[in-house]
Amino acid sequence: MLMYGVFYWIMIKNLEHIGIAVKSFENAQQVFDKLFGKEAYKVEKVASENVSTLFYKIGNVKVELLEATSDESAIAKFISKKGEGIHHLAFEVDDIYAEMERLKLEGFTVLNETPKEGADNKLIAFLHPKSTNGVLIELCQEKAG
Ligand code: CMX
Repeated sequence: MLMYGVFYWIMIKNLEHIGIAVKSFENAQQVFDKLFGKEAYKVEKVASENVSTLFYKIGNVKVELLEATSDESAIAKFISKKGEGIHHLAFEVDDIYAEMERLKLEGFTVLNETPKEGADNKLIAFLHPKSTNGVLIELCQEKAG
């Protein structure tokens, strides 16, 4: 029990951001600007993922709005099936390679062979929601340099 506690404390550090799928920034940005009483600090396209992202910082956690940039985007697919809403939770890790290995050994479905480039200067990897009680989990680690 103690060993497990120590491992989890080292590996999963904190909730880094909450991803919210929206149909378009045009409308959602107004809503979230009003809700948070401030503007997003960053907008960034992630071409490899067919998404555009818009970030707010609320205390120690970020909120990432996700807009599809193509019909092939996972965000477009998600919205057509489930509608707008919470898309994923992203947890920051110290060593994404080690964490992917650990979680594979624990029986989770890790969707990437190696980490890929995410938004906001991060390396990212996803766990399939079928292996995490229906919640899409992203692991992320700040890129060095
Ligand atoms: N949350 C919960 N369930 C989800 C889901 C989500 N976000 N997305 C899909 N699902 C469910 C589907 O409803 C489907 O369920 P059923 O089989 O019961 O119908 C199942 O998972 C499979 O869905 P799929 O659309 O066929 O998806 P794939 O297996 O091809 O891929 C997924 C799944 C979730 C990894 C992919 O759709 C996805 O969202 N990838 C992440 C993309 C992303 O967010 N990129 C931006 C990163 C930006 C950043 O943060 O840096």
